[in-house]
Amino acid sequence: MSTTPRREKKLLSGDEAVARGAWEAGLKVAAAYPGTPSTEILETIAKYPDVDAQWSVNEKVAYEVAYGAAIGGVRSLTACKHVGLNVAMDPLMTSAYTGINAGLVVVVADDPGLHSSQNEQDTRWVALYGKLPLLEPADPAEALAFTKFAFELSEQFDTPVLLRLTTRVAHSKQDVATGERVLGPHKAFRVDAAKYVMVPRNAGPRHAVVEARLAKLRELAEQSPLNRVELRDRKLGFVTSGVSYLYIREMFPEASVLKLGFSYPFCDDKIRAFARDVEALVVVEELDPFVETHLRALGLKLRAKQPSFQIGELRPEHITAIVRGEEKQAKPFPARKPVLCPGCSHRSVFTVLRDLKLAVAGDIGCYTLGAAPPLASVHTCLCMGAGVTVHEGFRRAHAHAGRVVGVVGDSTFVHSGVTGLINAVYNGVKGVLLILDNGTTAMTGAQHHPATGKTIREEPTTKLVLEDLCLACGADNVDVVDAKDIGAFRRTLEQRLAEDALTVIIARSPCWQLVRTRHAMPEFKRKQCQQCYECLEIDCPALSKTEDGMIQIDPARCTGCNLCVDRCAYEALIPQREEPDADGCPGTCG
Ligand SMILES: Cc1ncc(C[n+]2csc(CCOP(=O)(O)OP(=O)(O)O)c2C)c(N)n1
Repeated sequence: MSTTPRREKKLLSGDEAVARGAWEAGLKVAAAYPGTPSTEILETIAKYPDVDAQWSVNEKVAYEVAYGAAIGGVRSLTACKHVGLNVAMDPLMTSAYTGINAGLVVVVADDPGLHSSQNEQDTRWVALYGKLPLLEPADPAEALAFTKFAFELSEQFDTPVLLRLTTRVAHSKQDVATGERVLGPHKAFRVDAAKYVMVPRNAGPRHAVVEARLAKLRELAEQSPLNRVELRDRKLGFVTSGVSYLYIREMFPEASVLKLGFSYPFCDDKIRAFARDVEALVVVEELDPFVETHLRALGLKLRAKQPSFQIGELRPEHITAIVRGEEKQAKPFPARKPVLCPGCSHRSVFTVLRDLKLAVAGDIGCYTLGAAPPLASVHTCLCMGAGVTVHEGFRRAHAHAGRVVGVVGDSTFVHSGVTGLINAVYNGVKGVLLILDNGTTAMTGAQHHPATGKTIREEPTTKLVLEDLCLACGADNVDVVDAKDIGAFRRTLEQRLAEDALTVIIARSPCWQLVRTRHAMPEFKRKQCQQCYECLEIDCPALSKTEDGMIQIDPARCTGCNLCVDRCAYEALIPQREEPDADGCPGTCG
C-alpha cells in the first residue's frame, strides 16, 4: 500500500535511504538491535505500516529472525553497526551455506573515526571471510539504489548480501529520487534438509555451492555498472569505494577513477584493464588495506596510503597526502570531554562506586562515561555484556580482594548480560552485579527493549521484569533501589558486598532525557563554602568553579537533582523548596 507519489524527491540520510529502498523493494520483515550509526534504518522502516519491524534483543537474534523470514518466503532485512555483526557472525557464516530463498539484505554500518564505537573494525573483510557479495554505496542516492539491487542479487544468487555503510554515508543527507513499492510473490518455503539443515553431511556439499556461487558473482561484478570506470586524465587513476569516491571527485576532478560499488568479489579483469589505462594507480580507501591487498596480490604496481591512514576517518584533505605518499599529519580536534547529562541517574551510582574505591567491570552504554575523571569508576569496557562476565573473571583472579562489582545497563543486560548471570550462578560466583536500569537504551537515542514493555512502534507488549528474570536465573538476592537515593544505594551495596552471596542490585531511575523533570536549583552560599570542591567531584556539567574559587551553578543546566547538596559538608549548597504555582502545582513533573 503506497502513500508516496511516483519519483518524488526526498531529503534522506543514508540510513533513511536504505529503509526507503528496502520498502520500495517489497521488504516484509526487518529486525535489528540499535547501534550508531545504523539505528535510524529500523526507526525509519518502523514508520512503514506494511513492514513487520522489530527491535530484537540483540544482533544474533535479529539476524536469525530476518533469516527465518527470508527462508520462509518474504524479503527481509537486518541492520547493525560493525560490532553488532560480530554478535551475528555465527548465523551469518552458515546462512551463506544454506542460502535464503527470498531476498535477505544485511546492512552493516562501520564507524571509521570511532564517533561512537569501541573499535574501528573494517567489515569488508567479513565479505571475504564469509564469501558473501558486498555492496558499498557512496551517498544516500546510492544507498537507496544499492539496497534495491541487493534484494535482486540476493534472490538471483540465493545468498545474503552485505550492504556496507560508514558513518558519513549513513548520516549525511541528500535529495534522493524515490520510487514506488513493488511487492514480489511470496516464495513458499520448500522443505529441503540438504539445503537448510547444516549438519556435516549436508554442509560439505553446500560449501561447494558457496564456492561456485562466488565464481558466478565474480563474473557479475565484472559486468556490473556498480563498478564504474570514469576515464579522464590518464596520469592518475584512483581505485576507490564508498565515501572516499566523493572526496576524490572533489580533490582531483580531472583524474580517472575506478569506483567500486560491487566491492566483493573483486572484478579483477576490470581492475587490470583500468591499471593498464592509467599511468599511476592509486588506491584510496578508508581503514584497512582491503582493496590494496587484493591489487597487490594481482601483481599490480600501485601507490597506496601510508599505514598511518589506516587509523581514523579519511578526510578530503588526506587524499592529497596519500597521492604524495606522505604520512598522516595528526590534526587533533579540540577535545570535548564526554560527560553524563545533568540529572542523569547513573551519576549517583558512580559517585558511590568511586567513594567506596571499588574495582568496576564496566560495560557499554551511557554509563561508560563513568570512566572519565573525576568519577573514574568504570575500569573495563570491552563489549556488550562483558560487565557481567569480566566481573566473574576478576572474582576468579581474586583481583582487588573481592572489592569488585560488575556494571551493566538494562538494554545491555537483556542483549547479552543475562547469559553471563546464568553462567555466574551455574559456576558458583559470589559478588554484586549492578543493573543500571534507566528504562531505555539511552546511548543510541532511547530505543525500547523488552524491559520497557513497548515495541519499536511504541505499542504496549509483555514487559520483561528484570528482578523476576534475575531471580529465575538463580541470583541469591535481587534488590531494587532508587538510583538517585544515594544513601539507600550505598547502604545496600555495602551490605551485599559483605555477604557470601550473588546479588543483583537493580539501580532504577528513568533516564533524565525521557522525563526531563526539573526541580528547584539549590542555592549557593558563598560564605559557607570552604573551597573543598567536593561538589565538583560528581562531574555535573551544571557546576563550575569561578575565577575567585567559588562555585557557580548554571541555571540552564541544573535539574535540581541535589546530588551536589549531598556532597557538601559545609551547607554551602542549600536545597530549595519547590514553589507551587497558582494552581498548587509544584511543576516538577516533566
Ligand atoms: C554489539 C553492539 N551492539 C550495539 C552497540 C551500540 N550500543 C552501545 S551501548 C548500547 C546499549 C545502551 O543501553 P543500556 O545498556 O540500557 O545503557 P544506557 O545507555 O541506557 O545507559 C548500544 C545499543 C554496541 N556497542 N555493540
